[in-house]
Amino acid sequence: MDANPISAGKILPPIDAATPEQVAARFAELRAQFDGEAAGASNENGWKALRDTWLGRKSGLITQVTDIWLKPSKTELKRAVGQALNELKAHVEAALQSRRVAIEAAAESAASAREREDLSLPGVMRALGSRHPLRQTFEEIEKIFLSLGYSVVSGPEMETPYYNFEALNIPEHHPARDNMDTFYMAAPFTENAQGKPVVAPLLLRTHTSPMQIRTMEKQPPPVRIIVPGKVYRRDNPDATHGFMFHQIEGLAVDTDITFCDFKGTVEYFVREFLGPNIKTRLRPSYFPFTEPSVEVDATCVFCGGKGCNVCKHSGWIELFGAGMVDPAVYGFVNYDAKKFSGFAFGLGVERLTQLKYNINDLQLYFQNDVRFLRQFA
Ligand code: 2NL
Repeated sequence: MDANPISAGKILPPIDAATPEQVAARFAELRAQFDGEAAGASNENGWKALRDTWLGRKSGLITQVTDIWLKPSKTELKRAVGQALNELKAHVEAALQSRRVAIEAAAESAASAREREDLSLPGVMRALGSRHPLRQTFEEIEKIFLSLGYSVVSGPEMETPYYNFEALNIPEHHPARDNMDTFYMAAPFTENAQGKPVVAPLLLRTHTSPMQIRTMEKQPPPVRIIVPGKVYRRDNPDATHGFMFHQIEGLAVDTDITFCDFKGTVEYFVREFLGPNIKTRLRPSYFPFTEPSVEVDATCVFCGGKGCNVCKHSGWIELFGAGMVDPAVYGFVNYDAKKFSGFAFGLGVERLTQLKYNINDLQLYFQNDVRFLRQFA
């Protein structure tokens, strides 16, 4: 529809009235014309054109009525013209206002009709993922130790050499650093024990033990914690190596913790994790932070101990390292080594997952191939 009202641009003719009745008739005609045009203004543009045509300051019809009808009118008619003009003007203004409200309401309801949700449409189906096998192992192991009264704590992956090495009884130049001393950060700023900034390199932790040191620094015994998380070592990636792997370290310190507590905890954990018929054995080993130190073996999960390729026909498979906390470590955290004793262990999450699900390539964990991941859904 043309947005312009019929009388747009119209030049008003003289009033052509000699009596008040004729004046009233002229105004009635004008008003009828306005009403007709107002009824046709159905959108914003039409409304604006209508407003300009009738109320425009320079040549709008109300201005024209003033100039052409009112000003030149004879004295005896002036009063009637003036009054009729005021009424017409009031009528035009009120009608424009209510028209505008109606047009806006119509536009709004049209918009909300357009935007209305169609509740009958079917929902969006999202494919449900599953927990990564490493995450499943984390949760399983955490659950077992939580049931034994341990807490789960975690901490920074970027560490100071003090927490990663010295406080664990691994001084500089100790051979145990050879396979761990790795991935130093470019920003060499850290804090000393008094919170003062000192120039010292930060490194990516090579085990989660630093968090166990930090925990012992903060609280006196009894301590029962496990520390899950990512650890980093310099390695070239292949089927059995990576520069990053996941660890859960455990620590129990209290009065009267003996090697028997340690053995009982280890056996309970292995049976819960691998199955009730699995047997464990301890072999002597060495770690700078435990004395004595052991490797924990389990009867081979693939052949049940009969001997196979995986266990190299020994019937046993190495699970993780552990031991009684070396008294030297207590010195670094101000624990009284005469009063307290405890044990610690370090589990490799990739390795335990590998044994549980017979996974033959470490890299599979990190490639995120859904054909691999789906098998653990
Ligand atoms: C392994 C062996 C181990 C620990 C980690 C530990 C921590 C503190 C004190 C004493 Cl604070 N020990 N942790 C002890 C024995 C073994 O990890 O093969 N990890 C991959």
